[in-house]
Parts: sequence; structure tokens; C-alpha cells
Amino acid sequence: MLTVYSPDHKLRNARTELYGGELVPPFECPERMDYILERIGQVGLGEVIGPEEFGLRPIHRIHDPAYIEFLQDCWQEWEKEGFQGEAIPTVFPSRGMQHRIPDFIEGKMGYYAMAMETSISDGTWEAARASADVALTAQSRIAQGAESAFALCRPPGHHSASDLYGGYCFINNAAVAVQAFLDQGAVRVALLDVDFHHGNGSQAIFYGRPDVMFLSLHGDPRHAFPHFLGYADETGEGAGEGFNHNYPLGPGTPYATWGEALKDACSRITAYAPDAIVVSLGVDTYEKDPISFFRLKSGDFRDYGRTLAALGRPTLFIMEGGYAVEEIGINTVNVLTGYQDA
Ligand code: Q9C
Ligand code: ZN
Repeated sequence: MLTVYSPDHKLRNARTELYGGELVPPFECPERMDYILERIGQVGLGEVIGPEEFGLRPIHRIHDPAYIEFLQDCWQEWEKEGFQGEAIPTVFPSRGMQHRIPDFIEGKMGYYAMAMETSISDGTWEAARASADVALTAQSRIAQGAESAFALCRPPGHHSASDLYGGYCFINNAAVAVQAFLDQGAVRVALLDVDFHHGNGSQAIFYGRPDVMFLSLHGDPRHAFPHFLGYADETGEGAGEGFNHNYPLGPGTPYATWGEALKDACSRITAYAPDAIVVSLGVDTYEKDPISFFRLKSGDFRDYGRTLAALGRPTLFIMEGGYAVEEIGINTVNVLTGYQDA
């Protein structure tokens, strides 16, 4: 399987994450990519290529242009105020308040943030743009006939909606790739999100649309980030009714239970008969993940890779989360080899 990777992810090197009331080194760190690349080499998964540049056009198909401009300018505007730390909002358009976009950077950040653990710093925008190019390059290979491809995206994307960042995400790489398939002639695309966290951004983007089926297995929002989306009764709206499927799962969920939910999702995908499948691949479902609560073991990743292969559709894997850094390479590549060897 071909992997697309850009070293420009290293430009995303925030020093801080707001966690438990402290500023700690981010869980979503550059070293994650080193372990995955190392494992790709060890098992001989296939060629690793750099991305092509697609510009802003495919990004604007998903994201509000004013939001993209905000991402581009945020760090410079923050620095200009003389603030000493990384950029983090402190105030939000909460219930009963205006949803007008302020001029002052701290207000703008509150408007565009869906969570505040994610600091913005120098290079964040450049890395996010490169990450989208990685996804689009892998997508183009499948459009040209490849059966599968792996977009080794960093930063991740599935928490980002049209005009929201947070949860370590800035541009929704998977959604941008889904839209690229549709713009190139696909009629239906399934977006399957197996990251531990609910893909709130992806769900919000496609919620009213029947041309994209979104399915997500994730920690129950009553217990897990992002807390405010991901319930089972969110099934789509308008023309999109019946094309959104959430599988919220509780603390301690083992692979036996998780795998049953995956099989249900797969039967829905088969019935939908998509032209392509995009997988938001997070491996924070792993038992030793430091911020998650499922109990998948390394071998389980290989097993569900085989389940995905049985769908028999062109499949684009997009890297999302996974924070047990030393095992992230083994777990991620197990999905891909499980798929490939099936
Ligand atoms: N107590 C992705 O996996 N904070 N984002 C969780 C846990 C945010 C995860 C706090 C987690 C974001 C792409
Ligand atoms: Zn996650």
C-alpha cells in the first residue's frame, strides 16, 4: 500500500496543551509520525511519497474561507498583541450571546474554537495545509485506480467542522478527501470513523447530505470528548436523514463489543454501495492510550483491517489520533497490513 507523508507536519510543534488545568506537552506530538514511518519501513508496507500541492480550492469546498483566513493569520495576530504564551481562547459565544465575529484575536479564537486544549503557534497553519495536501494526494491515487492508500496526516482533522478548530484538528482532511471524490464523479462515499473520539466535525459537515454516509464508533459522549455530539439518535437531517450512524460505546469497551459495532457499520456501508470508503483511522482505541478508554489490543487492529478489506471497495485511510506513542506504529500499520493481506 502506498503511503503519502510530508515532513512539514513538524511545523506543528506547539509546546502546550491545556489538560487538567495545567499546560502540558501536547499528546498530539511530532514523534507520532516517526514511529509510524519506522514501522512502515520494518514491515515493507510499500512506497512512501511526498504530497502534491492542491492549493486552497479543495479546502474551500469544505471550510468557510473566513475561517481559513483566521487560521492563516491567527498566530501573527496573537504575537502582535505581545502575549507571551501560545494562542488559546478564553471566551466563547455561549447560550444567549451574539454569534458575531469580533475583531480582537482572542474573541475571534473563541468564535472559531470547539475546544481549548489545542494551542495555536508558529507553523500550525503551514502544517495543517500540508496535512490536507497529504490527504488529497492519497485520494488522487485512488481516483487514478489504486485500490487503497494511506494518508499519514498530521495534524489530524475529524474534530474540525466548516468553521471550527479544536481537539488537535484544524482542517478536516477526511472531509476534504471525501468531497474530492464526489467532485471527481463519485456518486456516494462512505466516511467511516474508527478513532476513539466522535468525529463531530465530519458529522456536522455531512449531516444534511445523502451523498456521504458518516459512521462513527467512539467513546460515549456522556463520558468522552467531544462530549456535545455523537449520540446514537443523531441520524441526519433533511435529505441527509438516515445517512448518519453513531455507535457510542462505554468505558472499558473490549474488542468483542467494538468489533460487533464495526460489523453493523460495515453492513450499512455494504447496503449503501459507496464508490469509495474513507476511513478516519485513529488508533486511540488501544488499551494503553493515555487519554482514552477502550481496550483494543495490538492484534485486534490487524483483525479489523481484514474486516475493512472484506467490504471490497476502494479505501482511503486518513490518519487521525493515537497517543500511546511507542505502540502507534505497530497498531496503525497492523490495520493496513490486515487490510492488505486479507
Ligand atoms: N481527558 C483526536 O484524537 N482532549 N483528538 C481530551 C481527555 C482532547 C483528541 C481530554 C482530545 C482530542 C484527533
Ligand atoms: Zn481521537
